[in-house]
Amino acid sequence: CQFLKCRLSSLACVDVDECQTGNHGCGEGQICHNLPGSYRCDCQTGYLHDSLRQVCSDVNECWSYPGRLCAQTCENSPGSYQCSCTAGFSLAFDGKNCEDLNECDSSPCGQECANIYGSYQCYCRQGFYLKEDGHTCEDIDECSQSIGNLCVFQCVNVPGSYQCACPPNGYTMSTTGHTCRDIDECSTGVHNCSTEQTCSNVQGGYRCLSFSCPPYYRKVSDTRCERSGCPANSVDCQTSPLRITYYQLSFQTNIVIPAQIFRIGPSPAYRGDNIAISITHGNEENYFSTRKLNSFTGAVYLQRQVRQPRDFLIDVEMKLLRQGAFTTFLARIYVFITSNTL
Ligand SMILES: [Ca+2]
Ligand SMILES: [Ca+2]
Ligand SMILES: [Ca+2]
Repeated sequence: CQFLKCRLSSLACVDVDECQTGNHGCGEGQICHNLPGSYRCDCQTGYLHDSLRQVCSDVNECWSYPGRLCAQTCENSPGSYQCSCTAGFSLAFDGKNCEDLNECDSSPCGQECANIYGSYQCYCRQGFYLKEDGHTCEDIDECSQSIGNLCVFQCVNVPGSYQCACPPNGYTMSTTGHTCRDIDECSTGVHNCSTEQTCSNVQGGYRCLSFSCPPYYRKVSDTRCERSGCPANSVDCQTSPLRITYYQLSFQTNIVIPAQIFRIGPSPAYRGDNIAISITHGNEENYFSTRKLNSFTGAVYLQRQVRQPRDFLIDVEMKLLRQGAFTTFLARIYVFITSNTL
């Protein structure tokens, strides 16, 4: 028998399977192949036989076939290699190609997400802005960004938007949503004036006014009283105003001072008429003054700034000298100073 590998007990030469009996010289990781009368040591897939060192050494496929095995990144491994993809891509089913990852599927954005090739972009709905982290959306505070421009009275920031507000009472929001309109409580009927009173609308509220006539006067119109029937011996009554007329004026606190707010004079006026006017009541704090413009016209001025909303009732007396006789007229003027914040 050749190579001394035949069994002597047999007449024929029988091959010994060295791979089975373990009587072979293949190294670890090598594959033993039995041959008639011999055997062969093969390397496993991914390894090549290094004839110099008599070992199987790993094949670096990434170097051997650059750019052909993997679409993006090739990583050698013992006996094999793996493809991998850069951030924003995922390895395709074929293990070679890279596909865009739809990052939006995992909801990485605070609000809206747009998938793009190799990446994604977060964006925010109207009224929000994207923070520096690129993901979170923060409400825009419109009120602080444009101070005083958006709303006439008050700006209220809300998530994604803003709203204007009006004072809780006396005003209603205009249809534009930015300005406040005075409610006319007198015409809408939401006032509590009695039937004897006259409702007077003012900015932000209303007043219940009494245009009553004192004794010995009779009411000749809604706002006018005329003296009638003084007792025979009452000088006081006979020198009291012939006529009392009520007026109502409304101004805002930011009215430019001095302001002529009222004129008074005989109607009709005659040549030779001469008047004197004075405020007989309601001007204790000197907010008002009078001036004679000519012999038959007097004017009332607001001469001091009224800083807070306030109501006044001033009595303006006009003495008319006509044909040698004095006659007195009284104008009772309600002056409403209302807020200028609207
Ligand atoms: Ca993507
Ligand atoms: Ca907002
Ligand atoms: Ca009102």
